[in-house]
Amino acid sequence: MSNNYGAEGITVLEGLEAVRKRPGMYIGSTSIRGLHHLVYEIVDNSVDEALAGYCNDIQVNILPENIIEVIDNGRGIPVGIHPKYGKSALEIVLTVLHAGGKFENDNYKVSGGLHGVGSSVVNALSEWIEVYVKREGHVYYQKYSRGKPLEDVKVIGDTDETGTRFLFKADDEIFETTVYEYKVLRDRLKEQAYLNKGIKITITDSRNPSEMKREELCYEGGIADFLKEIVAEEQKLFEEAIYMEGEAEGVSVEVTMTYTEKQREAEYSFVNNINTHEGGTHLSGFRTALTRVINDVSKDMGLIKDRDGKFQGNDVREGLTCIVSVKVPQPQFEGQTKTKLGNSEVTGVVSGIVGEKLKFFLEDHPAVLKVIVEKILLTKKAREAAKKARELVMRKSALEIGSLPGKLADCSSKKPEESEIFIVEGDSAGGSAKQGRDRFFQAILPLRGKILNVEKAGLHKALENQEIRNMITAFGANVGKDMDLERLRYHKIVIMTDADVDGAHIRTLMLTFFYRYMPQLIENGYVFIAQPPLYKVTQGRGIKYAYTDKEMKEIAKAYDTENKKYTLQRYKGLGEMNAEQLWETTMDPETRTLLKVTLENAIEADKIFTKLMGDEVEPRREFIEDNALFVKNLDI
Ligand code: 0RA
Repeated sequence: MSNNYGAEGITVLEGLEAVRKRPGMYIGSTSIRGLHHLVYEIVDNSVDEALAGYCNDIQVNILPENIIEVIDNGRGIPVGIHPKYGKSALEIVLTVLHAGGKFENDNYKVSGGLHGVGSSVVNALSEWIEVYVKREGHVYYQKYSRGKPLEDVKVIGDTDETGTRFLFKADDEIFETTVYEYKVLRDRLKEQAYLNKGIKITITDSRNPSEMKREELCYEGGIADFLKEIVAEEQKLFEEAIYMEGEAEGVSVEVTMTYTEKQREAEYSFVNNINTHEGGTHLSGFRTALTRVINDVSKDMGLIKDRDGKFQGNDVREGLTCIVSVKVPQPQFEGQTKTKLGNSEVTGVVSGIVGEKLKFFLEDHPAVLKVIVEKILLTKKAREAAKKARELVMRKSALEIGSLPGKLADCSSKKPEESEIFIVEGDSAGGSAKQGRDRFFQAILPLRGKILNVEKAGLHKALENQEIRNMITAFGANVGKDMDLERLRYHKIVIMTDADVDGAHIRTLMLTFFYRYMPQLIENGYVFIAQPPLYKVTQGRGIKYAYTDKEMKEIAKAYDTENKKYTLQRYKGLGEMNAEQLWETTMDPETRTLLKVTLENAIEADKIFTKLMGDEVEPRREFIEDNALFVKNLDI
């Protein structure tokens, strides 16, 4: 066929056009998250090259104008003419979807970001991209605009080095923002450096000359170093973390674990460097082995008697912090967000390796085993107590008419999607909110004073607290392991507290409670923070509200210029507003601003909560003064 090449060219273009038409399908979204994803796609390729053993140095530079540069010292992307396409392999890699390494040895690609589509997607979504390849004695170069090559691959110089360098500028026709956040990129690269021990990743940010940033990320201890960062020294039940590794059936396994005095378990799992938020077969394999080995070894060593019964998985995992990282040649990802490993053969591989190594370790370290077993026995007791308390709450609420707390002013709508509940600090503000609300879709639950600090108390204690029980019954979806989102009665849970330090404290206590025992609420984006105004400026009959000091100054300045007299009132609490004002400024969907609470990064949030709710006072005070740390702005 004479026009074979042309036809092929059209297919290729169609491929990248599809990416530009529906970017979300390839990088998740066109928000700042998707923007950062571009960088991950490119860096993942370099990390793969490092995993294959050909690269140990990766540099990621955020340049002025938000241009990204990624340099590695790997073999360089192949440049030879590809027999099937009649074009340079380099051009194919950059223009054909999924062209990753299909044409080379097929075990090349171990990882591949969440969407695993690589540099062609970045090319499609960049205003321009330049690629430099050093290989076979030469420097090769090609430039593209919005996915289309501007010219053929050409030689622009000689070199005796090898490697790949990308320079690209994200397309502002596609992305909501093209401004990168240093910390987000740094954290993700740090994770990659931890997961691939010995690889050096350097990140720099030279966008602002007065604030240049540079960090070298390299961890000889790999995930063991990662664990050290996650778990604070003083929380550990024993000194040395447990570390295990092994390989079978082409699957390599690395696990590290320790126990803390906490009640939660924190399990982090990765497959081919991808965070498997939803777990999967590797995590099941680990859990099975952990429960079995602890039961077996404790019994063999006489630490538990037959009459104690067997420890359950839940009991064994309380206080556990672990990282399970596996490398699987052909991973199958499942689940809602495609972050759950499905390969069934991995369960046996992981449980085999962990089973053997953990048994050896515990037999060699009887003192560690003893500490773990004591912890588990305590957990078991607490679990039994919590179960009783939970049953009591549920029985009680079943008895209460309609199961709803007396203080709740419910909305008339029964559709959770359109219903909102405001948790309001104090009975008097609660009263204004009840009068001011739109009763069709807005429910009000006043809370009296401070709720309990649950970080210190634990679930069964928390459930003795009336305010907490009111929240649980009002939400209708139960709590902890029994939580069922299907039964949630409101899809907006709005925390409304005073704009002062006490208010911030109450808000933090509430968020801690949600985070610990109803994390699904935050994960699903159901939790919000109301933004009441800080000032009222009255001029004649007119009233203006200011939500920040800056706004207040602007309003005041405008009146001063016009030589108008006005009075300024600083709101000390929600109670100072009448029902109408509260509606107008804080509750009316047409005019209000709500902040949505997100869990951007579970590790980060975990650290903040521990810091906040632990015994140290200073970090807590800092947080309260600057409590927007994990709260992302969202206008509704
Ligand atoms: C395909 C095959 C080979 C290397 C690469 C791709 C490669 C891709 C990227 C992307 C960023 N850095 C990279 N480094 C290498 C193997 C080529 C050979 O056998 O020499």
